[in-house]
Amino acid sequence: MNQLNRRQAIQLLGMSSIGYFLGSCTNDLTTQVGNLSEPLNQSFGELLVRSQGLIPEFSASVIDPKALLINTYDLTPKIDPIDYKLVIDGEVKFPTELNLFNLKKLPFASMIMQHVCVEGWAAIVQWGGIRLRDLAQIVQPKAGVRYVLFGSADKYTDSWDLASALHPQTLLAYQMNGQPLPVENGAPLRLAAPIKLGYKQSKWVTKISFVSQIPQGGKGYWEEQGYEWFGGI
Ligand SMILES: Nc1nc2c(c(=O)[nH]1)N[C@H]1C(S)=C(S)[C@@H](COP(=O)(O)O)O[C@H]1N2
Ligand SMILES: [Mo]
Repeated sequence: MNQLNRRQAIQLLGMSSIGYFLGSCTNDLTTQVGNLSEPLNQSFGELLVRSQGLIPEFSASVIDPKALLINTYDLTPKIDPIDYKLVIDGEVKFPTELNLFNLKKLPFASMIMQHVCVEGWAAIVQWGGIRLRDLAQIVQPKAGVRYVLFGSADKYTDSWDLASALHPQTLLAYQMNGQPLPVENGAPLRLAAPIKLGYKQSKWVTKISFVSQIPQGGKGYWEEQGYEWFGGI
C-alpha cells in the first residue's frame, strides 16, 4: 500500500497553499517544516501498518444505483461547495482546515463495496474520494489518540475507533457510482467504508476530531439512542 506521508501531502497541496494549509496552526512555518521529519507517534504509526486487511471488492457489473436508498434522519443541509471547509482538529500536532480544492489534490481512491443499513436494505456502490488515513498523516494524531469524532452539517454525529478510521478502505467520498456525489447522499464529502454499517457512514462531514476519549453524549446520533457503537460488518 502506497502510504502518503505529511511531507508528500504538503508537496501535493502546493507551496502556494502552504500558508493557508497551515494557517490554523499556532507555530510559525519554520517550526512546522522542522517537525516534518519527526517520527510518527508509535500508536498511530503501528495502526497505519496493522490496519490493512483489505475487504474484497465487488465488480462494477453488480453496482445497483437504485438499491441505495436515501436515509437521512432530518433535513438535507445546504452547503455551498465554494464555502465548504473540512476542519480537522483534536489531539493532533497540526490542526488544519481544507477546502474542496485542496482535498481533491490528495491521492484519489476508489472502491466498490456493499452498503448495509440496519433498517433492512443493502446496495453495492462505488465510492471515490480520499483516504481518511491520508488526512491523519497531514494532521499527525498525538500518542494516546484512540477515537475519531465526525461532525456533520445536519448536526449528525458519529465516533469511530482509530484502527477502523485508518483502514485503507475508509474513504471520504466526493464521488458515487462514477458521478459527483449527489447532495442527498452527503455532498460535498461523506464517509464510506466496507467495514462499518450504514449509520457509521456520516454524510456532509464538516469536522473530524482525533481524541483520546469520547465526550459524554458524543458516541453518535444513533449510538446515543441504543445502536451498537462499533457498528462493524
Ligand atoms: N449526516 C448524516 N449522515 C448519515 C445519516 C444521516 O441521517 N445524517 N444517516 C446514516 C444512515 S442510517 C445510512 S443507512 C446512510 C445512508 O446513506 P445514503 O442516504 O447515501 O444511502 O447514511 C448515514 N449517514
Ligand atoms: Mo442506516
